[in-house]
Amino acid sequence: TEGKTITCKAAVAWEAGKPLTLEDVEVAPPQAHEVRVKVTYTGVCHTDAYTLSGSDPEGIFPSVLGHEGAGIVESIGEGVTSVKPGDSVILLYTAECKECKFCKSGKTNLCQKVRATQGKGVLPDGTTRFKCKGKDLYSYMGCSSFSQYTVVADVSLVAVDPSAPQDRTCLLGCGVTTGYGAATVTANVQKGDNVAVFGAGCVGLAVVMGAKERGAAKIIVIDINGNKEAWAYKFGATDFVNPTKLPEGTTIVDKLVEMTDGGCDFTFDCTGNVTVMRQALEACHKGWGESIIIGVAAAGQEIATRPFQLVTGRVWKGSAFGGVKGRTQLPEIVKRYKDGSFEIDNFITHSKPLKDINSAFTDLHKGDCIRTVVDM
Ligand code: NAD
Ligand code: AHE
Ligand code: ZN
Ligand code: ZN
Repeated sequence: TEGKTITCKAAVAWEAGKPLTLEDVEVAPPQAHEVRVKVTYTGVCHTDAYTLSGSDPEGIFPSVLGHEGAGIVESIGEGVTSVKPGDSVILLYTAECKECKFCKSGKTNLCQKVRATQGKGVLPDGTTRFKCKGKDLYSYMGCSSFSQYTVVADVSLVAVDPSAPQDRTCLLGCGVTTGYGAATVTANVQKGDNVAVFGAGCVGLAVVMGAKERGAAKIIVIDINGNKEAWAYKFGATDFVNPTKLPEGTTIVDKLVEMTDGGCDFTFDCTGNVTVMRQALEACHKGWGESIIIGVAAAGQEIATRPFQLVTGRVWKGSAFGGVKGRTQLPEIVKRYKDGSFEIDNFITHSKPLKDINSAFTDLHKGDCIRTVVDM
């Protein structure tokens, strides 16, 4: 197959708000500094649903969505030295080139090498490798994992231990790493800290896992879906609050401030709801509490609070991919998964074949689903 166009199945997003359709797509060979990957498994993240819904200002159609993928390198383009055919890889929507100002700063994981073209749905040379019915399909978040084969920039993937199962490692491409990193890297939660996590999806539960590992005192999970309570405890929450069940006149902020003797050391938004983001900030302890925004809000949405909240020491922060540098740090996390000191399995509640991928989007809204893994 090397050097030739591959025809394979992909779930194509033709337009916003419509279900994906299974199509035969043509995937061109990788050009210089590109890698063609046989995608074996992909998770379905809330962000895929957000982009498909039409709420993403960077959403562009027709495209191949998916950004939580694992697979095997099929072939490499000229100049690729970091991976070789046969390598087991995880796709990275947060690239890591190790050379740009951002990568070298030591202050952020937000590599900018391919970010501008990635946001426009193309590879760094400005073109796409996908074609279907004579039309070009845009790529998504530099990954496009909802295709049996995909082409990505060589800075947008990492080779990991080939003995680690790809139906598990795919979740390190987004949800699990994002939440775990937000707690352990971005917030850097310490022993004894009180933590509140809004939204008990894959991301929120991975925050809980990170906070537990650090020895947090209280880990309070807040979700409007009561079915998430059992999940929260399973991952290490000490308390669960359903804000729709609070007594008349008690706000979620009042409740959290009361439970933590003045407010939380760290709070996390894992919902993407801007009202929740405000509550998360205001539930922080005066003088030092930090609130980390992870959730992605729809186009046009903005956050608000009284500046006095910040004047009095609360800090508003954000986190992308948990502050984790994919190429540098994921191999170690995969090792920890292998030796049993890092959880992934419990996040996977549903598995299905590619032809059933649309049902993964409806499952996302149910209380019994944390992550669906699609077998490509
Ligand atoms: P998910 O849909 O699996 O989970 C979201 C949870 O939030 C659900 O349990 C839902 O019941 C709960 N929720 C919704 N509204 C709520 C409210 N008003 N109050 C309390 N709980 C509420 O989603 P996910 O895949 O875990 O992703 C979570 C968010 O993080 C999404 O916005 C997603 O786009 C974003 N995300 C961001 C990054 C990043 O790097 N910053 C990475 C992955 C996902
Ligand atoms: N395209 C959106 C923003 C989407 C967004 O915030 N994406 C997160 C990752 S979500 C993964 O599930 C992120 O990492 N952002 C940093 C970046 O560089 O994209 C918009 O509003 O335009
Ligand atoms: Zn994601
Ligand atoms: Zn870089």
